[in-house]
Amino acid sequence: MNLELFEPDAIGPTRVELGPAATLLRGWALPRVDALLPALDAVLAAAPFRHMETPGGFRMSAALTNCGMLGWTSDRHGYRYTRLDPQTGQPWPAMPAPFLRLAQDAAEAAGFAGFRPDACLVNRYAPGARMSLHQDKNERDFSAPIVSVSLGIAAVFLFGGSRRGDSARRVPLQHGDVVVWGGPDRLRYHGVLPLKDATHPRLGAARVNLTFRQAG
Ligand code: MD3
Ligand code: FE
Repeated sequence: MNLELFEPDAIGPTRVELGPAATLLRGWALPRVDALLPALDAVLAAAPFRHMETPGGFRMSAALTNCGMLGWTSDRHGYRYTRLDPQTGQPWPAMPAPFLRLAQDAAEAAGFAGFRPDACLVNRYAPGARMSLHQDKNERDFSAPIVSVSLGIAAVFLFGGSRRGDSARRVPLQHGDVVVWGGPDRLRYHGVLPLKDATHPRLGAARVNLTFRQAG
């Protein structure tokens, strides 16, 4: 018998419970990357990445775009979901079928059957970009989970508690990893540490994160 087959690799197990209702599914999206990347390119052709401004007047270091009925936007007036891309005046591009299937299947695999996302926020991090600790609370209904898909170069995700000052767990996220957050974990503080310099064979010097939400 080849004992190496049973040796955990440097990364660790496939399924990790990060909280009572937060599950990391390592590599879960890998078999679907070939379908996701052309769909992503089609979204970007209609709604290119752009850097938004925070209500405090800072430029976000991650660039973003959206697909689906609703898109998350930020400007000097605040954060909100809109039906139209403020840059083009057009509706956000429709959610591609492979995006929707991935989000629904991953939610179900983590115990959230019936997830119907109407918004997909696409974040792009170049080396050095980060996202400071925050809560996601612009959605109408916190009972639906959030599904996050990491593509490209690795990042360290910060998973905090229900208060900003609570200590945060550091979770390395790699190409193909999927995380599903719901229930009591839905409003936990979270962020992304500044990305290290790296290059990914498929995405170059970038991390792209798809975040699916039921926003409306
Ligand atoms: C944990 N994006 O866009 S997605 C965001 O990697 C955002 O781009 C990060 O946080 C990124 O708002 C993380 C994962 C995520 C999304 C929502 C959460 C994690 C969450 C809500 C509660 C707890
Ligand atoms: Fe967030």
